[in-house]
Amino acid sequence: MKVNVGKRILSANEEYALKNRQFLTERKILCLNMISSPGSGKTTILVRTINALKNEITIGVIEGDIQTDLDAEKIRATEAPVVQIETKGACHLSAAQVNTALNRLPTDNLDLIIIENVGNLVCPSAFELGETGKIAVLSVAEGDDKPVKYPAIFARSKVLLINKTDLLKVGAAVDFDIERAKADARKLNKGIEIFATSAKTGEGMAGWHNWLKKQVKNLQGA
Ligand SMILES: Nc1nc2c(ncn2[C@@H]2O[C@H](COP(=O)(O)OP(=O)(O)O)[C@@H](O)[C@H]2O)c(=O)[nH]1
Ligand SMILES: [Mg+2]
Repeated sequence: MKVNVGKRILSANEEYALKNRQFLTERKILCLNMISSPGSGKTTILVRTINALKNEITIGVIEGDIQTDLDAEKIRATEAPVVQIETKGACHLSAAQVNTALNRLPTDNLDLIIIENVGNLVCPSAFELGETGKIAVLSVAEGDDKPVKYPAIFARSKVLLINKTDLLKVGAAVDFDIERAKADARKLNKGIEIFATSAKTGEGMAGWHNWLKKQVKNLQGA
């Protein structure tokens, strides 16, 4: 016989996610979980964003990779604090790993923490880390059908960055219908904010930066 005690038992990941959320809320730190396929431009976007906003908001980074600290090296060059997590084979970051990383960041001085999750569009979207919101990145080289093929991440994200738009200008190098991708993402998620960017040239990045500044301001009540 099943007895319903009206209480759901949290998974270990959910427990850590809850702890992380409390930790971040107490300190009024905005925390974004960036998810995409490998190579869509997450690290490049981060480097450009940190450099552009250096004098306005303090940003810390948690880097998740299966192996190496190559991305952390690139972030370190901006002088932003960064912690690298190597998942040693796991296809996503866990909330426990993020908990450890949070304790290693100088959180007293941060307005924003961006987590670069392990590159793939599937597993990371299923694991809450305690973040304020998810950011999906889709580069135009991956095809405009990805929102319909991998709906979970697009349905759960606050923002979609359509990156590498500079490639659309190189003759007919890539076919990608930006309007189709936007419409499909909005069908899954009415409120999603979408910015078309090139982290290489900087085109379109200002809209994303302004969105970030506004979120930090709202959270800190300034
Ligand atoms: N053309 C172009 N290349 C880009 C852009 N953003 C990133 N890249 C390149 O794409 C490759 C993968 O970028 P990276 O930031 O490492 O992607 P990640 O794996 O998502 O972190 C690198 O060679 C970048 O220089 C962009 O907007 N346009
Ligand atoms: Mg990267």
